[in-house]
Amino acid sequence: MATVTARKKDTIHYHELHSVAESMAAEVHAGLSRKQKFLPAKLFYDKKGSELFDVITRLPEYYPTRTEIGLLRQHAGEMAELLGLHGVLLELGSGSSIKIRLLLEAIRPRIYVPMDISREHLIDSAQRLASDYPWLTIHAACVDYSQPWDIPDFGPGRYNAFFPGSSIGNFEPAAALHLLKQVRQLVGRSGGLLIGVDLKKDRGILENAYNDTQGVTAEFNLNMLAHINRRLAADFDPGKFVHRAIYNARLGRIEMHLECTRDHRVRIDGSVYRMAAGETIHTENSYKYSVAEFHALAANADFVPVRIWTDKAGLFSVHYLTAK
Ligand code: AVI
Repeated sequence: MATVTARKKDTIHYHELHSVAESMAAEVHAGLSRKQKFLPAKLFYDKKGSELFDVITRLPEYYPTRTEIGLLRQHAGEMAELLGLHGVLLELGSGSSIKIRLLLEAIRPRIYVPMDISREHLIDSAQRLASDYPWLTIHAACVDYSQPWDIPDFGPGRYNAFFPGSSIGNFEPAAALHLLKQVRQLVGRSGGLLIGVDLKKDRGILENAYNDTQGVTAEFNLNMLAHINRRLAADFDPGKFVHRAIYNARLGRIEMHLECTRDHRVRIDGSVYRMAAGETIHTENSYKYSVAEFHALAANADFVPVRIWTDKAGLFSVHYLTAK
């Protein structure tokens, strides 16, 4: 654990949680060697990608963030009662830590643990929070959920996890189950999970949310290539790719791809990959769940539903679950 202090009031504790050093090169080579080329969605989130994602959350077409924030605002009192006072609060995929601000005053956690893969963004957001909430003890944790990880012991008390934004939807169903099981272990028998889950709905609404007219989602998708160029000896030309997002109704997921517009080659760390015009690199899945489907998944992870909040249009759901 390290202590990170810019000014005294910004002091936070910092942890690196995954035990195995991630090999970005190995993941990129493995993904591009598949028949359907693939790059993991976690590679969106360099500093620029995290900033672009923040812009996405404010786009008119991207309904999940504002709908979830509406639910958190409207039901914060009831949610706080369920979570309880003075416990340990873990936030998975905390990003800019904006949503947690709606609950912090009401639940006054003893320790708040924001967890995210984007290190710099995590530290910046945690320091901003530390300066706005001087009474709050913050342990920021950088974690890659695709690697083995564990949290330090934060002492006795009730543990709750907060997993907003439907980020659970970016995990393949088996990985989502694995993650929920891990969360269930972390919060123990007396804990709970407050989680935002995007609901299945009309294809048009879904596809518009991932094909915004300002092109921010396209920039977010293409930024992954620039991120790889910066981190590895790679020469992707983002100008030779276009953004595609479609709803795959059979699998209940939005699929994001980068479609190659002309035949060319890309060099990465001495390996060469041929890209054919029209071929795509699959960069993200965003699974959508019905309430019943999500409850079934949660039950397999040993969680029981306690309460669910949805908006009038049935776009988005927030669930509070406790141990079975
Ligand atoms: C972070 N995650 C929940 C977003 C989603 O909707 O799946 C990521 C995103 N991709 C494109 N737009 C937003």
